[in-house]
Amino acid sequence: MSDPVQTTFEDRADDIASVEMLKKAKEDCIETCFDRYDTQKNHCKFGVEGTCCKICYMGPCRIHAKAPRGVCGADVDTIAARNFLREVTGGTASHSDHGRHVAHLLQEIAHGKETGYEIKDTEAVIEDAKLYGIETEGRDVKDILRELADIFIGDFTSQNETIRTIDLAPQKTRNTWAAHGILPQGVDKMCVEAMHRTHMGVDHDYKNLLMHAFRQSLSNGWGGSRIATMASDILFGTPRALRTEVNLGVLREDTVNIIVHGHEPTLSDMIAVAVKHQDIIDYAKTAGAEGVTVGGICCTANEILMRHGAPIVGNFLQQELALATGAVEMMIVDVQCIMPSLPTVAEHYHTKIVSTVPMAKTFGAQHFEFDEAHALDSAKTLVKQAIDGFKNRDKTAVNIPGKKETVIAGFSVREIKYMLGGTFRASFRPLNDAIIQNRIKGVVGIVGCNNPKFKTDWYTNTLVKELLRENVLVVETGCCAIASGKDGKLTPETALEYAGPGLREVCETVGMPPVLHMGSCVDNTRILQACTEIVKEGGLGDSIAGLPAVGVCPELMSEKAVSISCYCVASGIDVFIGHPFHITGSKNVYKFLTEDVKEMFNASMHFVDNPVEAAKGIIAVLDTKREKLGINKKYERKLLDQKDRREVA
Ligand code: SF4
Ligand code: MSK
Repeated sequence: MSDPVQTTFEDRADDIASVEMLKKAKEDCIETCFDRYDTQKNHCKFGVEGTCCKICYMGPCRIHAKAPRGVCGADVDTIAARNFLREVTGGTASHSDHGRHVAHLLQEIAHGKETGYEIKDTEAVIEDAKLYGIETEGRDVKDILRELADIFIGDFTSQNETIRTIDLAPQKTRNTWAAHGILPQGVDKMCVEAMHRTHMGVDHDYKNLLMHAFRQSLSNGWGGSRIATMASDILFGTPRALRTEVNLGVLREDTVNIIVHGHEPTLSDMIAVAVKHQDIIDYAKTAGAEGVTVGGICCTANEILMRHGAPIVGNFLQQELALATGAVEMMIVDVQCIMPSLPTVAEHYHTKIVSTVPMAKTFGAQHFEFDEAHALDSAKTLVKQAIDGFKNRDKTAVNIPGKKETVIAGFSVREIKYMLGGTFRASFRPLNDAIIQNRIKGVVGIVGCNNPKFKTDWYTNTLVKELLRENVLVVETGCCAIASGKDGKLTPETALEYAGPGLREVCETVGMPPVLHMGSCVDNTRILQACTEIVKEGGLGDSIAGLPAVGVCPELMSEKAVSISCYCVASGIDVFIGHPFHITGSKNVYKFLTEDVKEMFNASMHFVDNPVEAAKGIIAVLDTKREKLGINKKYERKLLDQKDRREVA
């Protein structure tokens, strides 16, 4: 596939605020990723197709008709599969290392170490402990937490035992993994083994390599990432529905503006707490500001949105554009999805870029060693530095686009259960019934990143409209959730205008939006958890693979998305991806991932670059799964009487 041609600012992004800032960036002589994409596009064919190998120093080797094997004799299938497995490893390692960090903090708290953090959700400790068979009756929460945190850490380090968190999946789904030999051991071992297998001269069987990709991805989706979500909910609170705003217009001219960006919520959560303290508000006022606005970019944004209702400034491709407003005093970055160009962009203004994680420094950024043991003090120190920078803001360089939208977010699985069944009958029963009755055709998770190869957010926004019309309940995470927020699709009022009659009836009755924001990209595991709840609730088969559920990754960017796609497919969820992985040079690898895996998992990968075509393919998958369940009858719309409404609610 050749790279798409984008000629105008309007071709670059689906939202007006980004278009406006792209124009300002140009005027301010700022180079953005869109400019760099233009200089990089028409990418190397061997890289795109996964047919270049530089694993050893006899190479690099490039495979083509006249050179079908590398120096060592590796063919295109081995090379493409090895490259693919290394991408999955990058994704698994990143998401899981994030999980390890939060789990480790939990372990320290449980063992009585002074950390500056407290457990916010003790109910979640008990709920999660029960999932692992930990005795909870009459025990002190810290004791229970100690046992739980040790299990979490054990899932990173286990050598010969299957990870414990895998037991949270339905039995039949686990049986499938056992039958195909892909029950994973500890995350660390799975990643190390992947690097070993892909070293020169080790695993040369493309199928064997790809099966390890699935196995390792399970240690992420049903291990490291799942643990990240559980541990974060315990530590920072399980999200509840809340209302906030999204897009560049959340920045304010009259306040100090701080942007938190990245993925790990440990510092950003504390920043969100610190700015509410009176001493900080007073300090900001002395500096001539009305207060401090903390907004987020990428998944740190989603983390503090879900728990504090903090506004979202934008998604991945807006990180440079946010600085171009000229109104940002400080951008505090942690890990993942942070462009190394940020300090260069910031140089045009008074903005400080501050890195906070020792393993993630950026040349040109100020590094601030965040002291977790005195987290609030650390957060306040940084916030005060940002306030001190307010006086340096050049008002003539400021241009904040007026565009922002209201969003309702905070849909953890617990919250969805409450929405569906109320406090006393919290359950997925109403959703299962709505699916069985064909009021709702199925559930589609739209997740993942932005990529300047696409018009930003366009795929997501087009697809959401297509799916809502077909009565599909949409759940979202990561930058796609932010895209829908910017497009006004995260409020019941606007999204329901697009919903088909069945979906609309259900959402109106239970008071739920038809597009649910479930969190950051690590929180894709909430979607797996929701699928597990649906299976447990009954009436829709006994494995995730039987459910009318599909995953979509519209603008594939990160290696994390590759790992996520693998664990979804292995879990039995078909995944539609906006453009192919770097595997197209090998017909066998491509066929294995898009066709052969279906026999094992009842799901596969689909690469579709057009969202309208993707919607058609998704509906076909949902219909096939409904057919197999024997529930693919046409839904006859009838007006609900009181009795029907009680049944739905
Ligand atoms: Fe070339 Fe084989 Fe070395 Fe890869 S491992 S660079 S194909 S010689
Ligand atoms: S931030 S991984 S661009 S979703 Fe999670 Fe967005 Fe993708 Fe980063």
